[in-house]
Amino acid sequence: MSRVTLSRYLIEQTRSNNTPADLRFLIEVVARACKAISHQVSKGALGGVLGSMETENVQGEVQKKLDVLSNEILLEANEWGGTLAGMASEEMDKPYQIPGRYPKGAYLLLFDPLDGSSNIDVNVSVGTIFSVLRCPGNCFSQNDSLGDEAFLQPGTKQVAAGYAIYGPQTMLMLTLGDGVMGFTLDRELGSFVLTHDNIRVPHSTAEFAINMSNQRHWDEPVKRYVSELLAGEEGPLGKNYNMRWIASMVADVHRILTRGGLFMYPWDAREPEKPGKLRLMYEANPMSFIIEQAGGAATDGKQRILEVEPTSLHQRVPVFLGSPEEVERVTGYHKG
Ligand code: AHM
Ligand code: MG
Repeated sequence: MSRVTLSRYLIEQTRSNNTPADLRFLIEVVARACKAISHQVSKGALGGVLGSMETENVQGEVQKKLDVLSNEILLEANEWGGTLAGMASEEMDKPYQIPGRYPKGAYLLLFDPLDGSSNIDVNVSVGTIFSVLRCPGNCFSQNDSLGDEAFLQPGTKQVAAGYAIYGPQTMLMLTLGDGVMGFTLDRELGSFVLTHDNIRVPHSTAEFAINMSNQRHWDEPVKRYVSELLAGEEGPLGKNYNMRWIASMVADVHRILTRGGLFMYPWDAREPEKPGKLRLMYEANPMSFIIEQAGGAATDGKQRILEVEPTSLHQRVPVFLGSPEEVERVTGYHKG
């Protein structure tokens, strides 16, 4: 039986449901960059790529060498192809401008080049998360530099989103707004091969993911909900729940896509002016698009994450996503 590679899947999408050729090319290039990042990540100590830089990113976080390298790989791979009007990244304060020597295109690419990077040095799964938006109006034909505003679109406007997970296997999970497909990297062929067709998140679950060490800082609805989960069969929910926390959103979301579950990174009182830890534009939005496309749900505790109107490029948002029954329950507790 012939195997369906990512390239073939994308070509079939172009034929059958009008995925534009430039979007197809853009996804191919992102996938190629993810292969290069996977290669670097897998070298570990042998590649001299572990450890930290002496710099901080815009969020005041210490950058790992692989954060910086992954960012450069994505920028270099995507700047020349003529599909993009600009890029934005967790690692850069301002949008990346397409150099004048290259053509511009109709799309905007946003990414977290290496999510969960605190896990790199301990050899635990990390990943790349990406989101694709259209550049509004004809902004790509202007000569002025591209400002933050072009990117500030709600997640419902995404035309594609995905993540690559660098774990025991390297996989690419992709949505073009018509379900979620999973591709596994065949290292001998050098191709992503379709291995998980039309992934569905189970409606109910008995597994949750949250960093329990922050419990004392949560607000009341989250404290109540998690205490009910912990109460198990004897508590109001009447069933026992299991807990997992990898501290790598790609790995936690990947488990939820595979066997269901609930992922939570709520607001907490450690930095009360910041609404949570995760970033809306290149973490929460693409992951919410993928989860919804797989039949799951994603809210900030009050509303669909995909409907949050962004106000800044690096804004943060509380995240509750996964199996709809539990997302709805915890969202209901926020409504009182
Ligand atoms: P990063 O983008 O700086 O790697 O941070 C995001 C990561 C997520 O992958 C993960 O869910 C979360 O941070 C873990 O946070 P914590 O260390 O507070 O548990
Ligand atoms: Mg991240």
